[in-house]
Amino acid sequence: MTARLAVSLALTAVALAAPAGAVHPAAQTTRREVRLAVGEADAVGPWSAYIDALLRDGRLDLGAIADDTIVAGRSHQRLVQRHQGLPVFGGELVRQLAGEGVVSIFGRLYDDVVVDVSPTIEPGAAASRALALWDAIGTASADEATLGVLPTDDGRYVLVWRLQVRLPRDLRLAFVNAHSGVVEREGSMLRTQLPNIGTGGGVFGDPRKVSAAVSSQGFELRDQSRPGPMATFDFAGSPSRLLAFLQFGALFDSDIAVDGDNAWTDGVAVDAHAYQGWTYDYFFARAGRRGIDDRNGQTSVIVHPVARADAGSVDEDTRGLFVNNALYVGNRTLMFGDGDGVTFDAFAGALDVVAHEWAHGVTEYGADLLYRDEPGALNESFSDIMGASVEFFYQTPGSGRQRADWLIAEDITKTAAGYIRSMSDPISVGDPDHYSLVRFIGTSIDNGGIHINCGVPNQAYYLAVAGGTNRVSGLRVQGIGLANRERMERIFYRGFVYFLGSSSSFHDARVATIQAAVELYGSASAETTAVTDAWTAVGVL
Ligand SMILES: [Ca+2]
Ligand SMILES: [Ca+2]
Ligand SMILES: [Zn+2]
Repeated sequence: MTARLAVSLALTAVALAAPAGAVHPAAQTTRREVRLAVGEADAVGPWSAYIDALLRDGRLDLGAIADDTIVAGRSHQRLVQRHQGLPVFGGELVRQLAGEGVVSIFGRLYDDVVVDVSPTIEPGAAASRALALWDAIGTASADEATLGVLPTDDGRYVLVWRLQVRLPRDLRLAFVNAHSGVVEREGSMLRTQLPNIGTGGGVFGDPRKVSAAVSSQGFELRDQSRPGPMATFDFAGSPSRLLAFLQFGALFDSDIAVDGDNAWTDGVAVDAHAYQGWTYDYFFARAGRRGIDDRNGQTSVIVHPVARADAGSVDEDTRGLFVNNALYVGNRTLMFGDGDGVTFDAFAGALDVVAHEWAHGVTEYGADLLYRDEPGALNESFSDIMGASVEFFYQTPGSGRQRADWLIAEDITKTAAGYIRSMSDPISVGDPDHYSLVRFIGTSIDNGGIHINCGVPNQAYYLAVAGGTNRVSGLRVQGIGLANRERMERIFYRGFVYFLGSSSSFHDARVATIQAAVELYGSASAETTAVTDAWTAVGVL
């Protein structure tokens, strides 16, 4: 066990159920959530014993274990909550270990689950109920349905079938009540650069070094120069290829981008391919991470899902998702729209955009932050933070194309603002720069404002690095300075990748990043002060 950590910090257990010997009444009218964010040595001990007891009696199950690639000798266990053997969706803890000792515990448990675990609706019927939401235009496989317990937004526990619905232009995740057939929750599995609002050389002809492989057709965009293989697939705007991919997850070697003489003329494919390699290298250099999954699994990038020439004739949803957008579609697969040429250029032409989508993959293999409300805004913010960080890693700070900055997607945005989000000044495009201004939480608008409310953690990150005064609170933050940004990148990476869980809140992100700062640089460090003051300045306490 290492030295005491973070004694003076606000590392507290929320909803303080007594950890030792906690026995709860069989039924309660209000759900009890135990939210844990403990990094202080005194608090860890009793909670750790409690968690060990839950592991022994099967209420917690050992999930993924990640070896720490930043601090030697540490590991991070994800513990999944179970109720009578079934997963409790959203119930999970992350326990940081130093050898045998527990350093920190983050996450959420549901303490009073009461639910009848015998389904009265079969998975096939559940799939039909989910498909009915979309007039049965998609497919849903009953074989892939998982039975589990869903804590609902209105405080109930319900037995649900969790299943994927494949639509012609989307992938949805649905939770169908296994007793009533009601769809209790559903949402898109696609992670995007922008909300899908239906509007809207390399790409700019600059030289790029391309890692290609020899193929029967000449050369193909298959990168074999890094430990983690990467390939770039060209759908050439073919609706049938996009449909086959969305309906069946099919990617064929015959779709890998090819060029007869290795003098590549498709700037979109070239940028997508080059920038994913740069992003791989960034994450390895900064955090020792080996690819999106940290196991060097193959990354696949898809370009030209819809041809720009078709931007005017496809329906609004298709244009908003597959032309004027960039996506992370799961399974280490990224997709970049061509842009309609009017509101956006090709999305693969912006390094921060490519890194943003890549970082959604990093999140999927770690915290897997729910893509709605506060966890969704954190998911978006982590991608923006990493997108900006990759720019600063490779480019000279400044304004204009291929310069590092605090804007998002500025190299390919052709609308008035010239960027889609700003970390230094979120309100300049209408995004909140203070917690008091978050909006659309709990609504269907942009999944609860995820591409909007990310302005708050984005501003916190910016203040922690660059320093400055928050517009709303008037609080000044002494940033650590751009020259030291590597330290804040590692703090946010550590906090978001290792400590957060699927339902983490802004408050949890504050505690997690402070914990990371203390571990890496000490409780009295300028970094810990900066990250603490930055969250306070944006109103996240
Ligand atoms: Ca830039
Ligand atoms: Ca940028
Ligand atoms: Zn995104």
